[in-house]
Amino acid sequence: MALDKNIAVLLGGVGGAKLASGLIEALPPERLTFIVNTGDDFWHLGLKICPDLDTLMYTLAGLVNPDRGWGVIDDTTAALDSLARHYQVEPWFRLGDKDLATHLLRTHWLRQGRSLTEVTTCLAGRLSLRAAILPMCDAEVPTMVDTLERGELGFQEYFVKYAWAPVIRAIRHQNCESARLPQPVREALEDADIVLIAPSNPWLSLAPILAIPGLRDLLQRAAAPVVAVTPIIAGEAVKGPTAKIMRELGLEVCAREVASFYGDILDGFVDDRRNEPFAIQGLRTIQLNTLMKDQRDKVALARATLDWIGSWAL
Ligand code: FO1
Repeated sequence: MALDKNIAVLLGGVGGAKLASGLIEALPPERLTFIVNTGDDFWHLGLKICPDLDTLMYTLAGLVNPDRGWGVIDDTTAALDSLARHYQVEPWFRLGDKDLATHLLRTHWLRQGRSLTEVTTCLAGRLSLRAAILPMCDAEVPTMVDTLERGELGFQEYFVKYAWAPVIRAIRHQNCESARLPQPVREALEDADIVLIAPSNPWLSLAPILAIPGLRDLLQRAAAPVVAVTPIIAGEAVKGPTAKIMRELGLEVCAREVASFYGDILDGFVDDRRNEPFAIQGLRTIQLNTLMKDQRDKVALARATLDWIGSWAL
């Protein structure tokens, strides 16, 4: 894979951060731009929480809690414990003391009037990250999840408070119609030699990004090949509610349904070698090992994906 190519990656959540961790070793970081889901973001105890931006930042900085894939390694909960002990406030959303530093500084800068793009670039810069980390937009476009048992829930209520147990009826990207694609995102996608869609949850983590007006048709027009990596292996998700949501939406839990969800923006699809092969007219596919159990797997998947794309697209 030529190391002088520019790669743009659409991602969210822990699965996306894993592939990002492999890419950052396979390429010069300056060649990588990560465009991150912010539909999971919410205001909590007065702080602006951006889980997918933080998961990616912490992962690339070697700070992430490796067991969870989110939050800071070896973090403590003195602040949360004090909220509970002295004020009977039991926050269902676990914010560690080291993690709080990020939320305090981000909230402080946002309140000064800086955009989320500027704030994210500053935070990543101070962590000495050389890859570009960009929020999909600067507006607040919270993912709302309509559930059978509890009606409409905010994303973190659904995902954390109710542990994604409620049955999903529909997913909405509030305010997305008035969100604007930030210029750095537009430029990254226009300058990209390859656009990757990471193995994140298509319905929860990628759909919000694809809902930003103009993004889908930018991908369709892009000269760069757009290639997705399957988040489904042998009928199951590696982590999180992807398979459960597919069943609840009446879909078959298979890679083909994921490829169909992305539709005609895709030029290629990296499937897992454990899956039943499928063919869709005009879509190139390959079957690799997409189960990233350790750093070696992550780098190997990143390299194999880029080499495959290089064999037909560059
Ligand atoms: N996930 C949980 O399951 N429980 C939590 O208490 C929790 C806290 C949390 C704090 C900061 C942060 O950046 C992420 C956190 N997450 C937690 C994960 C988060 O809900 C998910 O990573 C994304 O929103 C979905 O990918």
